[in-house]
Amino acid sequence: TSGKILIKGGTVVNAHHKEVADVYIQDGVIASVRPNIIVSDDVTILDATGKYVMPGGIDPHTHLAMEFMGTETIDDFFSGQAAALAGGTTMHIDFVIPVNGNLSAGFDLYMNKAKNSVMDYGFHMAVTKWDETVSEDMQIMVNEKGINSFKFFMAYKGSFMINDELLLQALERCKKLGALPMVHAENGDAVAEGQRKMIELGITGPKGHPLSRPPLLEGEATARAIRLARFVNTPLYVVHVMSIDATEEIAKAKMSGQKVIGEPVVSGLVLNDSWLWNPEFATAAQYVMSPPIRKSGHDKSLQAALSSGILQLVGTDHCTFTKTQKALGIDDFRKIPNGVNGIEERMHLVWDLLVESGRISVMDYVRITSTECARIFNIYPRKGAIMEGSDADLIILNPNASFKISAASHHSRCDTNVYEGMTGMGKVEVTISGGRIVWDGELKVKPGSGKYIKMPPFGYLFEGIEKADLALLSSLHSPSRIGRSAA
Ligand code: DUC
Ligand code: ZN
Ligand code: ZN
Ligand code: ZN
Repeated sequence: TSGKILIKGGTVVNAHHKEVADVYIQDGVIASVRPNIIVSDDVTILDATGKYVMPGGIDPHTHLAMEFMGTETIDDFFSGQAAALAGGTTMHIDFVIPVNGNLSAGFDLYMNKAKNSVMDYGFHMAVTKWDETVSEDMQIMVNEKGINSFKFFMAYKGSFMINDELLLQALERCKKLGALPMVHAENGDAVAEGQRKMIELGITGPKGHPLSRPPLLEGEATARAIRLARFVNTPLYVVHVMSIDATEEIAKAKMSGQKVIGEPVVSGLVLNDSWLWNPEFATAAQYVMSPPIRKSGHDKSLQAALSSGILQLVGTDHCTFTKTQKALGIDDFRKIPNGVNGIEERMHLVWDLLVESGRISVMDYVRITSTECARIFNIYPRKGAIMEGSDADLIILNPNASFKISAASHHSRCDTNVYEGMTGMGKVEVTISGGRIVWDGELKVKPGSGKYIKMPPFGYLFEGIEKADLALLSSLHSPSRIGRSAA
């Protein structure tokens, strides 16, 4: 084929607008969006009548080829990205894990892991220990390597966790560099104590996992991170928001004018913890992730918060381990590798849950699955939009076709799927990545076709922030919850 594609007659959806139009793609970018485009006969034509043409999904939170808890995720960049494309996601942002705390070595390692990518990708940098070298390396990451976000762990005591003193320094450093700090918000000291209690009580199976780290520990850490970010006067991104407790803290912060971004993940939106009580180890262990999947009720609140804008984009924390790998924790839930599926299922499950049910518009769907992520990480409108000049990463979704999820048919290498048997309406029939049809019911991926997307440091979040600091600090004396604006 010529590499030129015309998508005819679909409803083209952006976060701000939708209209029936044709989309013409050439040389990997969107060349034109308007009704009745006439083309020559070397152009591949796709009929999208009655269907939605939308920006490909961007998953802000994945772990591919990650060494973790004594093993490595079964999905690497090839299988994870193939799964993503089959599910309508055309870009993901993965977390670089430093090598012995070294950021540059971690970056090089992950660039190598990703070198045969079949779709575009970017990186956040996890910071797994904190010292002067790390602080200096952060500048290289931001100025030279295309990383504009750093993740800090308030949990995983004894390995990744950093205390408040170090977290404060890290927040200051991010602010100075124009980078966005992200937190895994659970109180790691209390989690360690909760785990000790479970083992002491003889609870060594998977149910010990949620019992040892209840929602209030997530709420506490979320509140603490938000207040420290307020004190430093920097924006904050809270990854994998799993509970009402954490969501309430984010809502409160937003009401006082603070820039806090909350990211729920698909597992938290659609699952509850009942599986973790299953007496069969292999069944329950599949559902072990951190923070844990919560009791029924938290899922509904997270859905409501996402629908109403309190939480503003959706990720997966895709981090898959096989039954055999999960069995590393057969005698001790603390050793079950943490993580669940999601990269392939996110677009379908969110569509069925929120759009098919009539709770959000198709434009809001595009916003929470794609555009918002592109904006937050400063790559909009190259990504997250169907506009002239944007990358040709898009999907055709048929609202009248159904999907069904099963480990027997998914494209991940994992031998289980936490969404096993789930069905719904809305099917991604075509995925286009970099101007190529990569999914039309069959995968047509090309190793090496995926590009590393550099994410530039922020301007808009940080403009005028120096001047604002003094005003903010004096306003923090105010007894009033309202009117804390730093302006
Ligand atoms: N939680 C998980 O479940 N997996 C990867 C890391 C994390 O924080
Ligand atoms: Zn428009
Ligand atoms: Zn995490
Ligand atoms: Zn994660």
